[in-house]
Amino acid sequence: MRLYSAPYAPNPRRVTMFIAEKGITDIEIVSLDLQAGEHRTPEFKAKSPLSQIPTLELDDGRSLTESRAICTYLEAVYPDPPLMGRDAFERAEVEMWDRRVELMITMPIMMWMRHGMPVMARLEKNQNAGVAESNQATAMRMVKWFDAQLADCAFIAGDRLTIADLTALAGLDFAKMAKWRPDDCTPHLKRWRDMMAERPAGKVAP
Ligand SMILES: N[C@@H](CCC(=O)N[C@@H](CS)C(=O)NCC(=O)O)C(=O)O
Repeated sequence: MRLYSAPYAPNPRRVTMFIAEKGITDIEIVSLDLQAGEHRTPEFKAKSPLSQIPTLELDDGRSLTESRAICTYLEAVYPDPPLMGRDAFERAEVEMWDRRVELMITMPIMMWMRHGMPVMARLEKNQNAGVAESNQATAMRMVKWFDAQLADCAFIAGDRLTIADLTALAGLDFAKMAKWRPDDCTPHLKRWRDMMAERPAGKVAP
């Protein structure tokens, strides 16, 4: 299998961190240059109709896009260690936390960066400072909410690492572009971030 990725892109990193935590070694990682438009060629569009990464290409030629869907596929093919829950309740609970993280932190941070950082102008043609500002405010408000959640548990969805932690890490690390990172104002999140840095996921290049 082959995963199309790119440096500093949070959605592919969600998947490469998932691969790292699973200890999967037989997926080839192909890095595209988004600034040069390598994801917009007709050849790549045939694999990823929206010209987006990550894209997973299977050995039989079929492709999957959407980071969450790719992780679901990898969870089925490489079940150990489970990163999406071990039974019906856990699977739903992990999905609940993962959706909260994605919708309330990771997406707002991505919109903040895409609309607020000059370097992103080539990908976000209609940059809008107001969109950046309101998404920054949402992300910062939710970061405090997640900080409080982490006061009583080691990981976002409880006592073990799940995809929700990887989704959060991908989003939060992307905010480094705006020089933001968890600090003493969010001590539980900072503790979680320091702990994640020591894990296989934390060692995956941004
Ligand atoms: N919902 C998709 C989002 C994918 C996405 O937005 N990927 C970005 C990189 S992080 C991309 O391909 N951007 C290309 C562009 O904006 O032209 C997922 O979760 O995979």
